[in-house]
Amino acid sequence: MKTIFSDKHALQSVETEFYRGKWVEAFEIPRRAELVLAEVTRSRLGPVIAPDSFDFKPVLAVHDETFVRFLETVWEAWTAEVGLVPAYPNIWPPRRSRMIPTVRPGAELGRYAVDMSSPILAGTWEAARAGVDCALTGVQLIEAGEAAAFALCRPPGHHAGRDYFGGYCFLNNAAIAAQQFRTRGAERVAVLDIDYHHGNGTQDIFYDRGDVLTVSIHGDPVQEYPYYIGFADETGEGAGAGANLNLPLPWGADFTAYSAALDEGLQRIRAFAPERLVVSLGVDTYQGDPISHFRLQSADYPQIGAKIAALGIPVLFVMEGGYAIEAIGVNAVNVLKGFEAARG
Ligand code: Q9C
Ligand code: ZN
Repeated sequence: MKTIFSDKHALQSVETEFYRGKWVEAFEIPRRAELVLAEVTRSRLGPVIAPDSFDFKPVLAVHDETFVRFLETVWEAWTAEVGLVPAYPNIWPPRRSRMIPTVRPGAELGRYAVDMSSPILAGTWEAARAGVDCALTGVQLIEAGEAAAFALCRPPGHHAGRDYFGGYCFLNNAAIAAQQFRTRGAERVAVLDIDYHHGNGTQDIFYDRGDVLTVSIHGDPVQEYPYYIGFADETGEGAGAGANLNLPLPWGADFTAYSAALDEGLQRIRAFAPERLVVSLGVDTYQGDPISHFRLQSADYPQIGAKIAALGIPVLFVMEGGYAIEAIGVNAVNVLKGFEAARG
């Protein structure tokens, strides 16, 4: 399968992040994407191509326009007021606040950010847009007849909602791709999120829609980021009632538990009979992940790919998390190789 990759991902780069009360070496770093790319090449997965450029329309089909304009412009406003330092929020609106626009970039950061993990830098907008272009190029390849494609997106996207960013995510690459499949004519689309963290942004974006099924397997939010969403009783609302499935697993879950959840998720996807599938491909489920608590081994990942392949529908894989630098390439490519081996 083809991999879509843009060098511009490296424009989102920080040395440190605030974690457990300290500034520590950042987990979400450019090297992650470079190592996945190196393994794609080493393992001869297939050609690596640069993305095409797309206009704002597919982004605005998923995200609020005011939020998108904020992402595009806040760096300039922030540096004009504060100087050339990363833009971090240090205030958040309390419940029942007045959501009135302000003239201060710091206040706008707090309005749209859900945590401190995703600073806005000079190149954040360009990096995030390039990630979206990778995902949309993947959609285009599949609409041109490819059975599968790998959008090697960075920064990741699944924690970004209609009008918020966080969890290292700015624009929701997977949700934008899923919506683009709808725009291009698919009647039903499914998103399967296998990142360790709940795909809260994706769930939220499609929560009241019956045309996009969202399924996420993740660390139980009682224990794990994003904490306040991702529980099993969130099943969708309105037209989307029954079109969201959360499969939370406790810390320590191994492949036996994981694969049972995956089978259940895939069964639901089969019953929904989508024409296209987007996989939010995080490999922070790995036993050696520094911020996560599942116990998958590198040898488990091909089986995930094989199970997804058995659906027999076109699949766009979109890179999300995975922070065990020594294994991220092998683990991500193992899913894709397992998929290809099973598809034949
Ligand atoms: N207790 C993705 O994998 N902070 N995002 C974690 C852990 C943010 C992860 C703190 C984690 C976001 C795409
Ligand atoms: Zn994750």
